[in-house]
Amino acid sequence: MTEPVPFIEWGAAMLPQPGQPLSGDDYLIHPLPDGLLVAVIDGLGHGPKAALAARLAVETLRQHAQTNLIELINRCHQALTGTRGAVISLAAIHTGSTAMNWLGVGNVAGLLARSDGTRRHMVLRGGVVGYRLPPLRVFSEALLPGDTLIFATDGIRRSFTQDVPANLPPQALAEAILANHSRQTDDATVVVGRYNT
Ligand SMILES: [Mn+2]
Repeated sequence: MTEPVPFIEWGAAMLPQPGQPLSGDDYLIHPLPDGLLVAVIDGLGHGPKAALAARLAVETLRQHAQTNLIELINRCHQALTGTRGAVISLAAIHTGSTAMNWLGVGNVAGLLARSDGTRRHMVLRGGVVGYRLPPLRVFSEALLPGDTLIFATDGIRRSFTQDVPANLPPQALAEAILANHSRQTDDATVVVGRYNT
């Protein structure tokens, strides 16, 4: 008998602000040797300049995905200097150690909805990557099978945290949150990961 291998199932849903051709939000789901790096980015403002900042952040994160979260934010800060800047939330989920590290600069909300019914909200520090960084501190959370991680940009009303049905698969949950809680006055992005065994 072999042990079941833990894995993370994920889903994502995005909508540009109505009338905008492209979103100033972006996200990255990137494999790590023992898990997954999840990033959600909101480029400041809207339209092409916001999109450029967000995509630069995604590219930087992809290139350096295996380094630690503080280093990732510092790399993005360098890469985005001179752009609009962006707010970024990151999580590195390690299935081997059943732990997650997370770190957010700005206001991309992070919620860990645990399978035992408890919830953890990511600590967010004000700042703009590419312009002004706050002191950076990584927080760690233990993971249990069935725990759900949700990142949402500020185009999603914070009421989404009260509406997280545990029975929906991650893609359906991301789409439901976007459909039910999007403000329609900003780009909106939701990324959902579920830790499974
Ligand atoms: Mn926004």
